[in-house]
Amino acid sequence: MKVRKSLLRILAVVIILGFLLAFVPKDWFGDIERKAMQAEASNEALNLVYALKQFRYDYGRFPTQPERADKDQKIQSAQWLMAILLGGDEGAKWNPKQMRFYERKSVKEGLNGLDYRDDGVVLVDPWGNPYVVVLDNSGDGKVTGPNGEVIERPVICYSLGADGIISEDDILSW
Ligand SMILES: [Ca+2]
Repeated sequence: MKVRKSLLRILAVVIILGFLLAFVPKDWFGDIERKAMQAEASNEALNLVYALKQFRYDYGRFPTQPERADKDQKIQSAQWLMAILLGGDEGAKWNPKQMRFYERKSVKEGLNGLDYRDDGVVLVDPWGNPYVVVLDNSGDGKVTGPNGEVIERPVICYSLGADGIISEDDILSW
């Protein structure tokens, strides 16, 4: 008798849970996942900005190709930039002390981390695209944002979000 009662109770709970789940909006779980990915991208954009500021602190300038030395530069978190920040041989020309300014796990299925490709290392966001970095090489403390706006920061970084293009869903470091 007691066993049957508790079974009935469990059954009731299961039925109630079933009802409740039916009322959960269809994209609720998708929403949670999307928010988690956005949070990861936001963290990474900030980490990259921090690494670049640290580099400038140590070397007195941003890691920049000589021809861009006095002009602001918009670059991707790819090849030469990551090579320099990771302190390996490939970046030794700009980072002669070969200091490691950046740590990150490797990509998982091509997403969200350092992707070691044949032509160099690329840091990709949770959607598999490189981050965009803008460096103030002109020294006025300002850079141009994704929509042409002036941003009073020496360095910014952003992820293009799920759609991979400049749009509302971009994740910004500032
Ligand atoms: Ca976007």
